[in-house]
Amino acid sequence: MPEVELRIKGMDCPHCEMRIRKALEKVEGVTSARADHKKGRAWATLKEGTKVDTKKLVDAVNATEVYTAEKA
Ligand SMILES: [Cu+2]
Repeated sequence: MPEVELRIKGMDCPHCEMRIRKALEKVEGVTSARADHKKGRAWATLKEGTKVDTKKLVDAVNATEVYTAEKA
C-alpha cells in the first residue's frame, strides 16, 4: 500500500508519536499511521487506489498546534 513519509518537529516521546498517529489517521484515505520520535518522522499508509494530498497530512499535523510537519 502506498505510504507517505513526513518530517515532524516537536516529538520527544512515545506519547507524541501517538498524537501524531491519531492526527494522521483522522485524514480521509489514511488506513494507518506510525511515527518515530527519535527519527522525527511519521508515515501514513494510504488506502489502495486512494490519492491523498500530502498537504492534507501536513495540515492535520500542524492543526495540533504542538507539532509541525513537512514532506520528507
Ligand atoms: Cu511527547
